[in-house]
Parts: sequence; C-alpha cells; structure tokens
Amino acid sequence: MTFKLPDLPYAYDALAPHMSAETLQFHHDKHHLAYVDNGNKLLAGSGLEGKSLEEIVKGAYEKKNAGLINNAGQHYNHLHFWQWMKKGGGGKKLPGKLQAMVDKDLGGYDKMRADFVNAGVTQFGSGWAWLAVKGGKLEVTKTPNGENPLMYGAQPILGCDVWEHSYYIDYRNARPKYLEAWFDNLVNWEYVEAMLGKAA
Ligand code: MN3
Repeated sequence: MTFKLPDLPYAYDALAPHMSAETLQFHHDKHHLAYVDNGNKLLAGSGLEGKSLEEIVKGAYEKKNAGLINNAGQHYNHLHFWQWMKKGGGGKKLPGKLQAMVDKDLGGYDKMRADFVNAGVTQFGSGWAWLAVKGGKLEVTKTPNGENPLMYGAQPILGCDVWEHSYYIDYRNARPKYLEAWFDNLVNWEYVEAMLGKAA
C-alpha cells in the first residue's frame, strides 16, 4: 500500500478551545504529512510493500526497521488520532460494551481516566497513552515515539498523542492539563467502541 494523508474529519477550528486550529494545522498538515512522505520512502525496498498498514506496522517492529517503525507507526497512530476526537466529545457516558469492559477490567471510569492520564504524564519524552485490548481484556498502556500496541500483540482502541507538537501551542509545557482537557472534552467514544467491536 501507499500511505496517504487523510483529510481531517472536521474543520480546523472545530476542537477549540481544547485544541486550536493552529495546533491542528501544524500537527495534521506538517507533522502527519512528514510521516506519510517519509513512510513511503522507507516502505520502498522494505519487503512489506504489499501489506496492509497494520501488517506493515507489526512487520517493521519484527524486522527492527527503526525508521519504518516510527513513520508507519505514526501514520497509523495519527489516522486514528483524528478520529478519536470530535467536537463536544468526552464525558463519562460510554457506549454499553465499552462501559462493561471498563468496569470489569479497569475498575470503572474514574480509575481508567486517572490511569490513562497518568500513563501519558509518565511517558518520558515523546510517545502515546493507550487503551488497548490484549487477550480479550482492556488495558491502559504507554509507548515511546511512534510505537503502538499492535507491536506488542495488542489492539489499540484509544490513543492520545503526548508529543509536544500535540499540545505545546495550546498548553505550553503543561502535559497533564492537556491530557485532562483532551480526555474530558474531545474523546469520540463512539469511535472507540467501533474499534473495540473490531478488536474483541
Ligand atoms: Mn503527533
């Protein structure tokens, strides 16, 4: 496959004030585009050209292809990151199947939120905080740089980008404030539930 930059599923200013148009313009138009362009260059000759994006991400990790791990990984992560947010998102009311798994595996909404925010806050340097399904159970994890749970035998269903480019314009160095605002105001729980449906 060839990587392609998707359009944002909303206007640049749709997520303000929690994520500004300026942040989305840089993050989507510059950062994501760079992962797409570099990923396509690194995919050529990697032996993974004919594969799906998920297979490329996992294959790059198995082959220890550092450039492709980060660029294909970041393409996958950002494709979903735009969908994991929506105007008027967040809130404690989760779709039914997701709510049941959060209660059973993660000790309920409040603990899941606290653990997710903590994962993002404690990811040293760049990376991501995740909700993922592994062995039929929900877990909260974090990964460095462009990695994601696919590389660790799990299926991501929600991820928050904690690279500085995701929050520095709007929150400066206040990563905890960004994570809390993101979780409480932007998460598209219907998209999370849809990914859970494919995973479990
Ligand atoms: Mn990013």
